[in-house]
Amino acid sequence: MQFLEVLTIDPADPVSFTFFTGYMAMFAASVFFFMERSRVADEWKLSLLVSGLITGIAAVHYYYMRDFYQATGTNPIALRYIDWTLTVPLMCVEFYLITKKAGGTSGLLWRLIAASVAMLLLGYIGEAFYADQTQSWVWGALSGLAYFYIVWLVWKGEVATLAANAGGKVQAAVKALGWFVLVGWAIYPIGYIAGTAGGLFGVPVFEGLQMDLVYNIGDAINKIGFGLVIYALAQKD
Ligand SMILES: *C/C=C(C)/C=C/C=C(C)/C=C/C1=C(C)CCCC1(C)C
Repeated sequence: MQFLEVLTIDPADPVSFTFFTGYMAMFAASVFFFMERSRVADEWKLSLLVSGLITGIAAVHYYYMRDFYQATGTNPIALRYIDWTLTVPLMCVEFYLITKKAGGTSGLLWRLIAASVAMLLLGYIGEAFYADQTQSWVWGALSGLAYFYIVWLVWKGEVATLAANAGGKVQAAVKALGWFVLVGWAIYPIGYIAGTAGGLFGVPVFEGLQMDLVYNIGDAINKIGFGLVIYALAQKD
């Protein structure tokens, strides 16, 4: 019975622990962002709503991923990528909302969304169909190109230019969120390398290590941390 599986959590399994804490933390963060939304300046309300949606969508997926992992002991690849294809584009929406005041266009929003979906689709193919083959690095590398395009947009491209023109709070916000994309998002390729046979250009480095541990840590930092940075900036107003 599924219910009993959940009760028998292995004390020596850090992956199980992070699925349970991840679920609770995402849930609590959503309550926080939704409640605090009413206490920030109007121009930040939509950003806080999106932050709450990101952690809320993740909380629901963690609820299911946690049980999937408990019941099967395997990586919930499909659930993981469904979660990401909803939440990562929403993080792109956050960049758009912040730069909109400085002239950010919907064209920019769509380019960010398209790049993030390409990044995730290529990673999904690698994980779902090539995880046990050395060619998995090809999909990881292609996915990485889309990732670098997003990093470039945020640090040197249109997002950065708009932020520099706006200066002040907008520039500070974009810079802070840019660090998440550059450093926080870089955690994920580590999980990919850890979990696929050819993750690191065909070299099986961390064979046996659970990639979900890396992904769960990455999600907590990137989803909750990202929202908290926006909250902190909204508080300054
Ligand atoms: C809340 C979830 C987030 C912020 C997920 C982000 C995921 C990535 C940045 C994934 C990137 C990948 C690569 C750059 C190469 C290998 C395959 C991926 C999909 C793990």
